[in-house]
Amino acid sequence: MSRADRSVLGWGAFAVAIAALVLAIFGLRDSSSAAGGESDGGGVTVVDVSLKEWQIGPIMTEIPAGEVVLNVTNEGTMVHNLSIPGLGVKTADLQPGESEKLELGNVADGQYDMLCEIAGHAASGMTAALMVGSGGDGMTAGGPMDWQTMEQTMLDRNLLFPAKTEKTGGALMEPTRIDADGTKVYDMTVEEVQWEVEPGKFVTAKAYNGVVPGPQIHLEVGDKFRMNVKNLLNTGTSVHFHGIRVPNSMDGVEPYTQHVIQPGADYVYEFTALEPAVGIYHSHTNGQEQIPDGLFGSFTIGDMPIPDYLKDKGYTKVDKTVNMVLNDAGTIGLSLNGKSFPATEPYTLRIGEVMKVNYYNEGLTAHPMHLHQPMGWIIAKDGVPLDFPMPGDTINIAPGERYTVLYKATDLGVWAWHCHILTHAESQQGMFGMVTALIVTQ
Ligand SMILES: [Cu+2]
Repeated sequence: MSRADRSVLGWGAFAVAIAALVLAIFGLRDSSSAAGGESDGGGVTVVDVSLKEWQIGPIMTEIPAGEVVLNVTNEGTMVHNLSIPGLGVKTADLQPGESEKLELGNVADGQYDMLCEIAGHAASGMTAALMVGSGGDGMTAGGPMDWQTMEQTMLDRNLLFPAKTEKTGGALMEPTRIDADGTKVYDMTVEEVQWEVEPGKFVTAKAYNGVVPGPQIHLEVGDKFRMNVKNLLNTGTSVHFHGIRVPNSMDGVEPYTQHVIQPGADYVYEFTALEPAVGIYHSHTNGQEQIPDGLFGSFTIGDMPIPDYLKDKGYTKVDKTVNMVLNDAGTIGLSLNGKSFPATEPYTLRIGEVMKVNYYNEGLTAHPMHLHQPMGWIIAKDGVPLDFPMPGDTINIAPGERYTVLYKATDLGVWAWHCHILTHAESQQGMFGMVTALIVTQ
C-alpha cells in the first residue's frame, strides 16, 4: 500500500469489511418462517400478520394457492400499513392497536414482497415475504433458501453503514457570548424537531438547539456559567445538570427548586464550575418521556487524568475524545448519539493513538457496550477519576451512569462496537440500533 492508500481505509473496503463482520460478530439466527395459515374450510386461507417497530411477522409465510385473507394488526406504537406491491393491494394506515382484513382474492403461485409503506419503515426492517403455492417450494423453515434470503436481507442492510442522515448532534458549543465579568453564556432552545434516526426514518424528537444529543458544553473549573433556556415546546420543561455540583436552586427539579418553565417562557440557570465532572444536562419534567425523546446533552468540566499505571503502558495523551450517549426509548429508541445503525457514526484511530470515550446512558435500561478491540480501561466513574484503572471489553452502563474509558489502537481493522444485549443490536433484517465500528488504520 502507498502511504496515501493506507492513510485512510476507503469506504468501499470498509463496507466489505463490515459485511465480513456481520457473520463474525453475530452468527446466524434461526429462521422464523411460518408455514400454513388457517383454512376457514371454504378454501380460503387466513393469515395473521402483525406490524410493529421494526418488523412484519411472520417474516415469511408459506401458503397454498387460492383465496387468501390477511388479518393485519398494528401491534406497534406508531402508524403502520401493509402493502403488497406485486398484487397492488394495501391496507389503510393503521393506528396502534388497529386491525384490517386485507382480502387478496385468488392469488397465483409465486413469491410476493410485503412491506410497510410509511417512509423509512421498510428500510428499518418492515419487510416480509408471502410464498404462495409452488412459489413456496423449498421455503420451509431452516431450508437453504430461508438461510440465503435472510442472509441477503441482512447484508443489504448492513452494507448501508455508514449511512448518511440529516444533521448530527452533540458537537461542542462555543458560548453564545462572554459577559464582561467572564461569565460564559449559552442560549439554548427547547423545541420539537423532525429527527432522522436512520435513513428515511424521521421521528418527532424534543431537542436542545434542534439537535440530538444537545450541543456539548465544556467548562474549566472556575468558569462562571449561565444558560438561557427558551421553552418552545407546547408543554413544560426544566433542566437538571446531572453529575454537576451546583447550588440547590440550580438543580432543576420542579416544584422543589424552581417552577416549571412554561411553554413560551424563558429561564436562566447560573453557577460556577466547582469541580471536574463528566456530566449531562437533561429535562427533569416528565423526564421518562422528554429525555428519551432527545432532551439530553453532555456537560464536561475539566478533564479526567490518565492513571500512572496506563502512562507506564504508553497511554501518554488522548488523541480523540468521544462522548457517546446511549438511548433505548422514546421516539428515538435504540441509538448511539441520537442515531440508529446504519446511521451511527464510525470512529477512526491510527495505530498507537488513544481514544477517550465518555459513555452516558440516558435510556431506561442498562447497556453492556462491547468494543471488539482494543481493550478498554475505565479511568473514571461518574466523573470521579480512578487511581487504578479497571479493564473492560464489555462495560455495563446503567441509566444515569457515566464511564470514562481509554482505548489504545493496537491492531488494524474494522472493529465492531455495539451493545451486547443482542436484541439492541441485531434483527433478522440485519443490524440496527446500538451498533457502530472503530476503524484502525496505519
Ligand atoms: Cu443495549
